[in-house]
Amino acid sequence: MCIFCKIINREIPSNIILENEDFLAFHDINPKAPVHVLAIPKVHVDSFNEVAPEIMKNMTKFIQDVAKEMNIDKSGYRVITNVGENGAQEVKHLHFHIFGGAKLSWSHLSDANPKSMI
Ligand code: DGP
Repeated sequence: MCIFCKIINREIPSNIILENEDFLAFHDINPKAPVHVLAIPKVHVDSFNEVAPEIMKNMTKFIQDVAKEMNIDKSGYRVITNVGENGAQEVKHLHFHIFGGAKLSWSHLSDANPKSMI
């Protein structure tokens, strides 16, 4: 069982923000911004590559609700999902990082030439 499925099953503790029948949101263990929450579906899906559009429909609303719950919906925030090796995905259970609580930077993402594919 993956680590996020264990969090869903309460086999591993987490700091939960919001939960409903289908989704769970909790604080990231290694925060990279004052607000850094992970939102996940309770059904195991490896990554964004495999997720069904029907799940994303309600996932979108859930992420919006997390932003409201954390009081960052008006000030602004960033949503990121890492996919696969080049996406630097460590945990193979679909999750959306929700960052906020401060002005976020938008600096370099890799050491490769960003114009090499243009
Ligand atoms: P990613 O690289 O996108 O797969 O990010 C995985 C994130 O999951 C990373 O920011 C750290 C977080 N994380 C990993 N294990 C745990 C855990 O046991 N508890 C919590 N709360 N977060 C975790």
